[in-house]
Amino acid sequence: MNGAESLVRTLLACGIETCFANPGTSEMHFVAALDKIEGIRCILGMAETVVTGCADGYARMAGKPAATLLHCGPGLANGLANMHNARRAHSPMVNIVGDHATFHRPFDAPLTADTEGLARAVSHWVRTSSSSATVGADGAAAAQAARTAPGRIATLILPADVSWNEGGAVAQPLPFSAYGKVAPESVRAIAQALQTGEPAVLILSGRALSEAGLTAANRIAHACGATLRASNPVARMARGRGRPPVNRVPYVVDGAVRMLAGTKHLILVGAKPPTAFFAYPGKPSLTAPPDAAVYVLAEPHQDEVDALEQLADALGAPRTAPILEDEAEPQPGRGKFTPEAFAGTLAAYLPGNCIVVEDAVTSGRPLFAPTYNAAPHDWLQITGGAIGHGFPCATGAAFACRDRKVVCLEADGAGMFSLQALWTQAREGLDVVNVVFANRSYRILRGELLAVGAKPGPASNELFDLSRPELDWVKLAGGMGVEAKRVETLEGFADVFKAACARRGPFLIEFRI
Ligand SMILES: Cc1ncc(C[n+]2csc(CCOP(=O)(O)OP(=O)(O)O)c2C)c(N)n1
Repeated sequence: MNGAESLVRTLLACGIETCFANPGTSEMHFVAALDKIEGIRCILGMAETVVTGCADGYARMAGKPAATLLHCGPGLANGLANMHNARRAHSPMVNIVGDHATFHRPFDAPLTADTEGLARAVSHWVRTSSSSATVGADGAAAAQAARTAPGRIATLILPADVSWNEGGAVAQPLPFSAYGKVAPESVRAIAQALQTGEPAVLILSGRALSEAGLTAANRIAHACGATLRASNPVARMARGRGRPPVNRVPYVVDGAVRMLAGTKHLILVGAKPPTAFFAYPGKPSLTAPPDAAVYVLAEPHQDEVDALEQLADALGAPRTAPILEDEAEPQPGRGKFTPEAFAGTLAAYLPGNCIVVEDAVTSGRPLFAPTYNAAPHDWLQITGGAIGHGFPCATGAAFACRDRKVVCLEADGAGMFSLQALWTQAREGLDVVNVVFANRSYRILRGELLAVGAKPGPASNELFDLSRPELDWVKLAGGMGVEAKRVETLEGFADVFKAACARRGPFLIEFRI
């Protein structure tokens, strides 16, 4: 058995059954091993940012890593932005990066690069395999690192001769540390703080945003009057009718400061203290009041759901179903696009049990709060601010959950970073309804320019305008095998969206706004 085959067999033994890939010459023996060994599905992404974004979406929904197959330092570099988003989401991922044969490296052939250096920038674990005899064990160590709570990025660099040399040995899966339980004493101390009745806010992230986590948090809020907030961004959140509606801390600094004003006790549940996305002259970096006492109920690698349940019990909260206020029926909007009106339409027609993936910048931000009353769904958001995440993440999520509809909300500027994912959706027949908000502008940057105290001028106009030439999303999607329609009104959107959701397979709606 050669090294590549031992690696593929090891990955399979470690429960990795999916490989998003964009291979090259140095990966040919790995590809040949994929040919030979049944049980691992490989999916081609026609840009590495698609490959890594797919692996992120897959991991968020499957709760386990996919492998990626990337080509040398430059291929890895192309995938870094969505690896960065995945790292921020605590998505487990095992990257296999093919590289030059060990003996070829000193000759500095064109693709020679600092592959390890590039990998380290976004990986928690990096190793270069040194021999076909040990590459199986390296694969098991990579899978172990990726699955270590709360989910990590592991990158294994695979020189071509390590792949092709004989002497490979399949390794057994290694144990990985699951989510640890929090100590009852620290829960008691937080319960005491909450029992003072002083204004308290719980910031929820990770599994605290699962249905079980939100149910426990809802018990806490009703027992002591604490306010619940989701961290911003959220990697995955259970939402929709019957689930506790929890708003995010706003993106805009002033809004976040206003929301958190008066907080005396800030309880972090798998979350960091709320931090502004960017610094702005004269504005704070941390948005909670500086005199608020900060408590960590659970770190991201701890079991947030158990911690919330312990806290709810310590507060004597009854074990009930979530106590919810009456929700208004969603009202479809009419006429031209506004985010508020669109939110009504989306909430009204969102298919039950769907997965929403949001990378829609100024059109997406205002959709979160007004869509709580939609049918139950999971909401996945870009987590690391590296735009171009939506199409690939939706593609990977759809691959992980073949029986669920995925609705991808994508801004036009962001979408252009990784639109090749549409081709993968078409090829795999994935059930994704993509909605592109075509405002033909980097609209957010117009606001950011003013927010940092700079003045608009011809250069900023040139850099933020996408109207020359206009992107034609119906043609772009069509060219990649995805049927598409353009709409200009909310009524038009509702008709096309309902029809797209009623059928299977990928579809794209260009909403001209
Ligand atoms: C990888 C990456 N490159 C560049 C940026 C900087 N950036 C932030 S928002 C933005 C433009 C967003 O425009 P669009 O996606 O069309 O959304 P809109 O603001 O129009 O709603 C850019 C270029 C980024 N966040 N990530």
